[in-house]
Amino acid sequence: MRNAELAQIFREIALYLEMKEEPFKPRAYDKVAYALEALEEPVAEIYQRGGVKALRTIPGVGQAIAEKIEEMIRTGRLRYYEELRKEIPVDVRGLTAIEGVGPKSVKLLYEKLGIKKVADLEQAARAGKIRKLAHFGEKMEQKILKGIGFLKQGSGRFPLGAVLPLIGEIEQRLRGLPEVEEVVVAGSTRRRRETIGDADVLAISRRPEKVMDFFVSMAEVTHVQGRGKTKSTVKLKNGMGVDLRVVPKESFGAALNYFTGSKDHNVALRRIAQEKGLKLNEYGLFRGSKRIAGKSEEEIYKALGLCFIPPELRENQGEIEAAKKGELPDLVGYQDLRGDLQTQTTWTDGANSIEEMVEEAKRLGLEYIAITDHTKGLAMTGGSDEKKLLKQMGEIDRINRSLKGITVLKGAEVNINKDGSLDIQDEVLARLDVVGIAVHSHFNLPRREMTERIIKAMRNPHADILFHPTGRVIQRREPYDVDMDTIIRTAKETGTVLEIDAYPDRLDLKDEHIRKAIEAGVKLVIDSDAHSVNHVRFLEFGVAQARRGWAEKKDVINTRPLKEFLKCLKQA
Ligand code: DGT
Ligand code: CA
Ligand code: CA
Ligand code: ZN
Repeated sequence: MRNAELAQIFREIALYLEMKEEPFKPRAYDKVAYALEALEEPVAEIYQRGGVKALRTIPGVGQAIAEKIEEMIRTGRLRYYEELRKEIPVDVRGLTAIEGVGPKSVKLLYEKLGIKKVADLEQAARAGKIRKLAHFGEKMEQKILKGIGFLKQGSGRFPLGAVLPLIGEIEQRLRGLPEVEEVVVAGSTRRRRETIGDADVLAISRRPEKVMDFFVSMAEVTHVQGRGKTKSTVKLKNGMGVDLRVVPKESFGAALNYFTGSKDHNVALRRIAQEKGLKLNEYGLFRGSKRIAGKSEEEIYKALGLCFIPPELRENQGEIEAAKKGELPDLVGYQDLRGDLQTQTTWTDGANSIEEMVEEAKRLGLEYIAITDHTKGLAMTGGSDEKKLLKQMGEIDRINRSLKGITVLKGAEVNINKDGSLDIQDEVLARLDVVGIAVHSHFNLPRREMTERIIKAMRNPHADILFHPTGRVIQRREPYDVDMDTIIRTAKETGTVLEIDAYPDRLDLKDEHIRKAIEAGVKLVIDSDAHSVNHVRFLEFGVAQARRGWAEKKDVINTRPLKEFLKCLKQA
């Protein structure tokens, strides 16, 4: 059983326990799910190495949960989970994926209307049955239908962060075959789009049949949709499709360029080739029947009179014109970050202690990390009030005294109240190194009210960074209705930094807003929004997003050494 599958089951258990209104336990299971999900080593290997005892070294895993993991690894099932499902036999994961539908609603909907799955709920909502239920009403019924529609739109695509580990594993396996000379994952994966439709793998090999044999018989494959001599298409257990193409060495660059896309970028490149009397396709760049380039992408771009265009920019959004003039941005690099400004710990809803988070940040080469636990307005996370924050500051002072090579900054993820005020007093905010502000409630305010609310918060002289500025959750919650042009203008005017939240299902700001912010001269940070040590490495997805938004190193202030970074914040 893969880590992600185990995590799913624990997450589902948490939902069931929430339905049953059990205190504390749901959070415990949720935290374990978080921890398992991003663990690099397969849990089964940890277990093989050291049994239940080794499992207990995973953050949040105690004896009872370790034994459950053991049962799943050994038998492939979990009785406790099966009993919960028998009691309330509903698709809790599918139903709670709909915005506005929580576990308690699921229970009510099951008890009152026998709703077991999303299709049942859609039918009931269309028939006007939901509005008649106590606590629901017509507005809720509309919201549910809207939420279902939103989910349907997104279905079939996969958040990059959720599938990249698996794609990377497949890539590694193929690379390990003696018949394979080279492997690259192309398509939207290489362009680091926030979600991907399918994965497109290219390989060089003299014995393509062997490579195909291996590929179609991988353990994750549930269905072989096509198998040819040099191309195969499979579906994996998680529903994602993977294409594998074996291509000749002499045209590898041309194939890589073609299958990296985007389609619009390809079309524009082909037009440039035509203007020069050349022909570009996945086999190469040709003058008549003579191939003049194709072994590498670099030589193709060069022959077309362009600078090399990084894959993240290949969306036909002006990159070709910029490459022609030699004016491509010098993109922020994957190794450029020195700090992380949004992390949560066991002080609120994180799975790890401050020390553990700091250790992981240091392991990843960071020089500073801000601890930004939630504040009191977010009661369900045990958010800090002023007193708790002051206590945490003392703790951070203590930790800093014994640390070398990394500095812990005192921070908070402060709630923006409905009226734009903050839920922590200014005197206390003044004592923090980094104040993040964020919307976590009243998501449905009208556009003007929402925009004014956020602007007011940004005008607070202590508010350094606006966290996850649009509040979207990919495939789950649409951004709140807010005028981003006004937010960007206010950021410039007030010196408030905008965050690129790297958490894979947030990626908030998105690329087009990043680009606008940069054009307006707004400063950016890239944060992991880590809720466990395993999330700190999500920073990579934030860098990818920044690159897609044409960000240079100078635009991202946490590429700077600590002192310089702090100078970029408000000096109140
Ligand atoms: P996805 O899978 O929806 O996330 O997006 P992509 O970009 O990976 O698209 P996919 O898998 O359909 O095709 C991979 C690449 O192959 C695509 O980025 C560009 C190239 N390609 C596919 N179909 C066409 C086409 O009809 N014309 C051109 N010029 N290129 C194509
Ligand atoms: Ca694709
Ligand atoms: Ca494809
Ligand atoms: Zn937040």
